[in-house]
Amino acid sequence: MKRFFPFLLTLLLVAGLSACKPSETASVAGVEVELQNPILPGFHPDPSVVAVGEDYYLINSTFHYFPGVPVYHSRDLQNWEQIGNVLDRPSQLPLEQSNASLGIYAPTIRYNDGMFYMITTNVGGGGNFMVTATDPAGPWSEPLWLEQQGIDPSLYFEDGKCYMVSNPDATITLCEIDPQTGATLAPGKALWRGTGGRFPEGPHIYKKDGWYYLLISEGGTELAHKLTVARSRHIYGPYEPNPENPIFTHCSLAAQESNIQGTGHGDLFQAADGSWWIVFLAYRRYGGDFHHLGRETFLAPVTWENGWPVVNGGQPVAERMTVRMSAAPTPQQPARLQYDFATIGPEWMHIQHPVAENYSVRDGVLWLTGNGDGFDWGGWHPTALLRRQESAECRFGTQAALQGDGEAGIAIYQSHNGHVEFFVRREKGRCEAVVRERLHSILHEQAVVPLRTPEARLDVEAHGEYYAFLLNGQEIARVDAKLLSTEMAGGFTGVTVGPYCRAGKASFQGFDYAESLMLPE
Ligand code: 6LW
Repeated sequence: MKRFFPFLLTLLLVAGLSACKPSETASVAGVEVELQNPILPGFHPDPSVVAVGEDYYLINSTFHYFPGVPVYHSRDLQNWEQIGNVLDRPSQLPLEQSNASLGIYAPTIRYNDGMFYMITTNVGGGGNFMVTATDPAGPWSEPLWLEQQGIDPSLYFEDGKCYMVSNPDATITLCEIDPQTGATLAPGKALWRGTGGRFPEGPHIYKKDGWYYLLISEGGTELAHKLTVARSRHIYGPYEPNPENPIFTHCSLAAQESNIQGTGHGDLFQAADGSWWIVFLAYRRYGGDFHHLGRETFLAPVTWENGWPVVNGGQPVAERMTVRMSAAPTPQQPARLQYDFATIGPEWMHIQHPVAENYSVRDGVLWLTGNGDGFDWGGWHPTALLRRQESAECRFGTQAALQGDGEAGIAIYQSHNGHVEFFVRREKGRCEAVVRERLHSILHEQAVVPLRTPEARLDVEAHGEYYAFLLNGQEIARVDAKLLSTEMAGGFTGVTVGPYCRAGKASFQGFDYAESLMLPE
């Protein structure tokens, strides 16, 4: 038996190696599983991911929200838990005058030699910077501001060197930097301008089998969004484009009927079992060519054919896809969340920096004090706690009570140009419940219902294409979700919801958020 062992081993190795060609993923053992996309639904644009052993860490852009850049952790690529936010101190995140089209653009997360790095652009707030941490849950360092401009910076480490790539002047440009200080060590060199699509951006560099791969997005973050790739034997180029570009887009005949559109801005990674994957952004359409939940994070398998990456076998992606994984992930279940605000979790955000003294929590009751700022232009620091609306069909609500005159309730916010508030108001001795919509120059009070006292149970049911507003359990208005769509309201974000107080002082008895309308009340 002993004598045969080396022969058998050789046979097995040869069989294993030939099974690797032409598609490597075929060699990864595992089970067929149903993957549910998006893996991070709702406002989760510009994903970047890093694999460290069997742990995966994923981050997203956050624009004018504070804290910025959520960090998610997963071990099965399907279930992601938010473990913190990279930018959770105002000193890391200047946001004055920022809005849903400014602030934190696409970030990249990388790991090198025991250290996590996050690099991004604060558009209108200082440009490119990076921060570091030994624990991705934080704390992260103060920013190191970087010289090379252009958006969507990424990092690549090799042989003790650190390279930064971004897109100044619509040209993907590489420079060497000192990761300790951020100083530029070698000037930027132009690598590629893409295949001719507008907005060449979102660059990442990877190395595989002696090739440097440069993955980028083109076409802009709307319908024409696509992923293209080029490769070179040398990091500084010359880079040859893949003759099969684009390697992924839903702007195609095959995907024109899909509700998933705008696919692009991806980051490749290799899982612990050797299989390759990509996270990327896309949005889901509701009611025609409209989307209001924002750009979401999707996952798809990647194979390598003739030395080039192929996303999802060249096929469009779907909300449910059969893929091979080393182990079946735990199926996702919609949750019913009842926030008592005893602790305020990392999913809660503010528009720009919060004014701390306007927030307090006592015995499970949230108290908010308004400073006059609402969600219109110029209302830079509204007193509001907002979380992402992560499913098109969901329910959320609270019991709100004003102490005197003022306005307080629930906000459904897309941008300064598009938001809806459902609130109680007390003014000149009159108490009312109101559903009010803002769309650009239009401000409309769709329902005004008299109240005896300035308090009420306010519930919102999101039914995909519309929102229903329930005052003390009775529906008083419906609003078309199109009004909150990116197409109408603009910005790079997605709808966030939560309690707010514009004027006066108000109490909120918790905040309920059910991730499905099917969950019992
Ligand atoms: C981001 C760019 C993009 O920086 O949109 O879709 C910009 N891709 O890469 C804002 O998210």
